[in-house]
Amino acid sequence: MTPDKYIKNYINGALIPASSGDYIDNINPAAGKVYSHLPDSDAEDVQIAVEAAERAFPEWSKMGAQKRFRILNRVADIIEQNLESFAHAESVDSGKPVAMSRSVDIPRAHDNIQFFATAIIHYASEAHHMEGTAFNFTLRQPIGVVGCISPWNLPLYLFTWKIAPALAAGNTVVAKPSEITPMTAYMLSKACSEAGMPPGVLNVVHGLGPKVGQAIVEHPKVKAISFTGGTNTGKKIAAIAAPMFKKLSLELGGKNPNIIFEDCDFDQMIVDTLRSSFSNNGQICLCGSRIYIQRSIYEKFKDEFVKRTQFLKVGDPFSSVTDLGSLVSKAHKEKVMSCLALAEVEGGKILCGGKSLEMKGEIKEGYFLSPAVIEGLPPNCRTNQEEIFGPVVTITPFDTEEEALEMANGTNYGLSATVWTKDVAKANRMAEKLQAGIVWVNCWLLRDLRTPFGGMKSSGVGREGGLEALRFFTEAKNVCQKY
Ligand code: TXE
Repeated sequence: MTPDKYIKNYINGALIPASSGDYIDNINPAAGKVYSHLPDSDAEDVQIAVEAAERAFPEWSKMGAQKRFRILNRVADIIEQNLESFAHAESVDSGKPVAMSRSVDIPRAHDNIQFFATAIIHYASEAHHMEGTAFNFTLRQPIGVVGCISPWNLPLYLFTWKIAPALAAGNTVVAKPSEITPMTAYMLSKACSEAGMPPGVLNVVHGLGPKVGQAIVEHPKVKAISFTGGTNTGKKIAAIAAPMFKKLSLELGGKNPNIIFEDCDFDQMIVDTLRSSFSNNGQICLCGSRIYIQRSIYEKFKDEFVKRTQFLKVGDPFSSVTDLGSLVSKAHKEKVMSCLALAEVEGGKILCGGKSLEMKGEIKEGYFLSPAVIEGLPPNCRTNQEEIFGPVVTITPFDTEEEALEMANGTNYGLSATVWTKDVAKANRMAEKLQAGIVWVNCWLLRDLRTPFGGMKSSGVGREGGLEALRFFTEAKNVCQKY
């Protein structure tokens, strides 16, 4: 399975260009150069894709879970067999270290498809007996044509996280990957053809958000939208979809707190905090960007954390010694740098990093930045309130559990939170009160695909994961039958 120079849409089982015939440049961010092109699709392409999905729906939804399982499982197998080429393509497209694509992104894309393929053959609905009178049984039926829109930070990982449950549940899909990282979704299209997926079941339309994404959201025949991306985009999508009474699942931004108590396992905490701060250059919605440390260990933490941050190797995504690759785009690097400038204006002290890095050779023009640690900022400043989505964290001391909780909960976001302590009762008290959809205690990004995934407040609406996703992608219909 090889990436091509000209990416195509996947509509009605065929790989075709946009109806306009136009293309958008696709950039390798580590090289800072155009390396391929993606279709510049528009509402016309979305229309053709929706029509194909509508035609495919009756057969796909009625073929039975076993058959859908077999086809989806074959897609998962093809990803596994082509792990290296998918991982390579993901890293060229996004700038992330190939070691990460190989061990995280692509295996997880495989697992997403396998998980939901398997889940659907075990999925059962409820029955409620009214003794002596009637019984109720609840049908869980696929919705029809659904839309899946995904971002650039974990390209194939998040794309499959949406389309796998949608397809397993018997829906047909019109999907749009991010225009910044389209390559592995294109390769997935080929895998679907190879696996024998009937034409029109999955349609992948490439292009810009306001053109293609919006046309999917606006289309009256698309009954549900599953979206992951920025909070402002989520607002726009909700404004269009809500008056049309579409089902909506929105996974949006985060500003996740990482609360470190003095009684934690310091060695384990420091390793995982480095990971939760800078994995994928901080471009994961679950990264902990506000680190709160109990005052008695603040200086010890600061010294060790800054030392280890400075030790991280930023560079070529294809070098085995690289910890952090390039940021995903020039525009995103500029956004992160403007956040760093703002942090200084707000009185923050940059303890390390935050510098644009000059590389040599093939990656001379790439978008590299050294990871930054900032201290001295109040909890309510913009740096501590707004999502940066880059290799930037703030560190702040606290004295009491109550103070830590107040700062942790003091943003509009509520995606995830991490707590480090050996005191189980304290961990439970914190977990109960933290305003976040996901709380990790003494770990980070440990994921069980059966668990609910999503955020509170401005971090989103609805939950993905396990049965939550299958519920989202089905309509519940209760049938009440009298004796
Ligand atoms: O995301 P967008 P962007 C955050 C992060 C980042 C910011 C902006 O803070 O800096 O969002 O990133 C499609 N109708 N996250 O601008 O635009 C778009 O084409 C329909 C958090 O890259 O939200 C892409 O496929 N769709 C995050 C997808 O939406 C539209 C991951 C996401 O892009 C659209 C990424 C529209 N009007 C960024 N406009 C996370 N939570 O994981 C754009 N899109």
